[in-house]
Amino acid sequence: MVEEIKQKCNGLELQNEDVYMATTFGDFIQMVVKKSRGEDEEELVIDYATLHVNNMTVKMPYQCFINGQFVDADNGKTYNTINPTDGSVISKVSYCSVADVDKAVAAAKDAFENGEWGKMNARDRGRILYRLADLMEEHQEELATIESLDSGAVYTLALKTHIGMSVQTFRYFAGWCDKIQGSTIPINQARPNRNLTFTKKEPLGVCAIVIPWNYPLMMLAWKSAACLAAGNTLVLKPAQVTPLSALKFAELAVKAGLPKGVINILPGSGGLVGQRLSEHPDIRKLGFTGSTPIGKQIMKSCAVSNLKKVSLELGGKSPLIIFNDCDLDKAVRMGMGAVYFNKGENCIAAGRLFVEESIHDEFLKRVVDEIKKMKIGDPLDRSTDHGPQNHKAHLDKLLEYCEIGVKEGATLVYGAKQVPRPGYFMEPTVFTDVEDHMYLAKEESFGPIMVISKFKDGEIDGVLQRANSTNMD
Ligand code: TAP
Repeated sequence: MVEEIKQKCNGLELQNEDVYMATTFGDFIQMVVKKSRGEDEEELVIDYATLHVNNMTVKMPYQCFINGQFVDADNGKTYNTINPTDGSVISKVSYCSVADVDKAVAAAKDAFENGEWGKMNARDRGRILYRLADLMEEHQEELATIESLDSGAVYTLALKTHIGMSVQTFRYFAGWCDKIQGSTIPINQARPNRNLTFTKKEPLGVCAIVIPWNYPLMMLAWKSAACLAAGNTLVLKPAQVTPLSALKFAELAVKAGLPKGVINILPGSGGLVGQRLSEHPDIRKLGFTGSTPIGKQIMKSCAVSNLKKVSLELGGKSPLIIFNDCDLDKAVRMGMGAVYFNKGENCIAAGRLFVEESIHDEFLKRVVDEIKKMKIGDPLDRSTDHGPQNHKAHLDKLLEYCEIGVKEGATLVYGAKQVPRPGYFMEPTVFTDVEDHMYLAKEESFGPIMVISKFKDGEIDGVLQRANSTNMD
């Protein structure tokens, strides 16, 4: 019958999901009539901030995204998001309030309990997520440009890593939608064993996601893709300083066919929006990436409010140990990549390098030689190696981190200064002679600061103990 209708209605496009979603004949006929009139899609109205930059026109939504619509914040407030390359304003952005959180959570709850997402066949859900990944890929240059403007990521890296890995993450999890299975478990040890129980995995409901500013779209992808694949709905708060790629993502999600209310994006402050999310009684789970102190606070609020589930990805201080029998060129290359990748704003950065004494001086010399070759500049320039730090407060924190290092007696070998040009650029920095009790040895900088400690030749047990003795509390 479907094929007959398609033929009689002049090639009207009908998808499998249109048929499955219309569970009675009456619904089906209504859907066919609406489609033939072109009324089936609600028009998405977007008031873009538009920029002509990087040889393209970049169109950026800047309002909150609630229940499938871009809308102003409840109280009409906005703030400016800043380009760290020159300190200019990229766009105003809606500054969400607690009332916006409540609206977004209500929309996500309704979408979960009454909307199409909850009823949809898992394979159709996967198809929508594949479509979303394809749309992200189609818009990868625009997304990477937005990421460069808003977070200072070097464009070539943004294209491959920030955006490329986000696309791959959605594609990967799209494939999971129809493979989320429970187990069949024997419950009686006696023979013959004919008693079984089974588990069936169900989505939780409304999930909240709170993310940091270092890889804005990738952090969104890592947390959201699995959440959506499992059939949940979500309310996401991007970092206040990097909201633009998340809002562009919302636009693409509508184009991909995600039903209204399934994704809601709330730019605004952690203290207001993030805190309300962790306290909200209708949220069943919160996923957070960010600093350890805020993670602790969130875990507490999640417990006190409604014992919601919580997952935290927090700070770190990973060691990298370089022994004297290494290939020194390779060690220098890897050591520098581990510290200076994405201007050091990297949760898997090497927080501390231990270098065996007999190669220490040569290692140091080669690192400094290589730093001098790095091109610092506009992240949209394809030859740039090192862009600006993400935002001014972060640059100030990094400079203060270096001051503490000098005061405590670590040897400053290179950098520790702001680059004398507009924007928030910091020289790639190297400290050595860092002792275990020092601030630099214990605290994560989250910036382009190499922290080196020597160890005596052959003292393997000693260096392993030192490398493991960090306590991120
Ligand atoms: P945070 O200050 O913890 O901010 C992360 C997010 O939490 C932001 O969206 C922030 O909002 C929000 N937030 C702040 N206070 C909150 C509250 N009371 N309740 C709920 N949300 C709140 O971290 P950061 O300084 O942006 O990011 C750097 C840190 O993140 C580093 O320590 C780094 O180690 C860690 N990090 C870890 C990873 C992984 S994978 N483990 C990845 C990236 C970063 P605002 O935008 O208003 O500040």
